[in-house]
Amino acid sequence: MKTEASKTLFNRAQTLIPGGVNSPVRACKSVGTTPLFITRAQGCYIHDVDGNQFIDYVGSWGPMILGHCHPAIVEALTHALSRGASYGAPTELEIELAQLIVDAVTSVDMVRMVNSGTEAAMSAIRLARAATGRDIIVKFDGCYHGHADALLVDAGSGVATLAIPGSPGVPNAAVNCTVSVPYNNVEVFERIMDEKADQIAAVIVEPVAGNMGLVAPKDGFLKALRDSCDKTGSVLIFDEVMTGFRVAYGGAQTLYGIKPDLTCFGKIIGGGLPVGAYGGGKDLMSMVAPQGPVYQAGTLSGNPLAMAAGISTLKELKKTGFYEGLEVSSNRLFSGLSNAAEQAGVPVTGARVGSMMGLYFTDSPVFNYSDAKKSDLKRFNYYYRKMLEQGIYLAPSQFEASFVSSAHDDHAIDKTIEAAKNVFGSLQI
Ligand code: HOZ
Repeated sequence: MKTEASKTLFNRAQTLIPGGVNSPVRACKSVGTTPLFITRAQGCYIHDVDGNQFIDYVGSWGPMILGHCHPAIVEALTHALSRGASYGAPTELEIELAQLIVDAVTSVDMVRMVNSGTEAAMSAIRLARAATGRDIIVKFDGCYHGHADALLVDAGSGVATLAIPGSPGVPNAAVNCTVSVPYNNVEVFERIMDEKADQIAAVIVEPVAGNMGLVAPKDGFLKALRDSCDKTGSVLIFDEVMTGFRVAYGGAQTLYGIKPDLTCFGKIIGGGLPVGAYGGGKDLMSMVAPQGPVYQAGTLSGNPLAMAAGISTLKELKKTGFYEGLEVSSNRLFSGLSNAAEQAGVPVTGARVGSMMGLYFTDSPVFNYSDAKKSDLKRFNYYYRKMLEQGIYLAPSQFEASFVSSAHDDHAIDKTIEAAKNVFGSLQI
């Protein structure tokens, strides 16, 4: 596989951009390679500067559920751009996208657009703290809610301690009100909720964890969070930046039947353009400025291009049979990969929720971040590199999810399964 042109660009990028990239995971450091520089994408395929073509399972980390350059999105964006890129003033497009989200997600009566998942999560946290007059936030190890200081934490030693800064530059003061506990561990979670009950402003969770690979909630886990928050008067925040409109049109909360108090959105609602949003009941959302006192702002929030791309995307997702079709193709891929590993005698533990999935190289179950970190990362890195050589573009980290789009046809899925058979067959058992 030729990579000279990408390497040349990467060398130049590193003189101008920290790490040569504008977001760390795409630097491919964890898999021991260097990034490919992409020139264009169409359907389920992306193309790099060296002329290589890949079947894309990153999908811009989730937004591209329709595949790349879907005609309806291209048309909507072209039309919007012809009328101007940004006004910094309200538009009917914002009302239309807000209505689509409110109609889709029963727990959401009002929604505020922002520009990233990070902004959505940090704003939801601020709103929860304002609404409760409390400070402590409970999150879960391995769940990622963007890089706001209060949420950029590593789990402390032990199973339920005050978090420690997850990066230099994050002061202890920013995280001394954040507690991180193991995902899927109801006992530890309920203990911390009981211990700090009237101090806990919010519990924030990825209802399906997609930032530690793919870890599904155990039966009863999400309900335990709901019940505890009802008991303590804490705000339950579902971070559906990744799962919103991905695992179901109404998101994971619809799939699992649990209603959070606030929901964070992103990715798919922008159709590939920078967007985030947070929403919930009028009691909470009416506290957000300028209607209420909780300040949050953004120059490009509600940007007409992002709104147009989001509206056209959600209109496609609303069409009858969309998720049913995605379920068939996602199941075919996941079953094919799992069977390929089994036939090759390669221990793999996988999880799939709708069209997002993940594989760990271990024969043990993976219920949380600690389990995920025990999987064989060397084998993952080998799998990643060998799949790339065969034209399959996966996320360059064990701790990311893979995404199937409606553009992934039988040919692409069959090619992917064939490539996996070759790789599993070549793994030294
Ligand atoms: N937030 C992305 C993972 N869920 C990472 C994107 C990147 O660093 O390139």
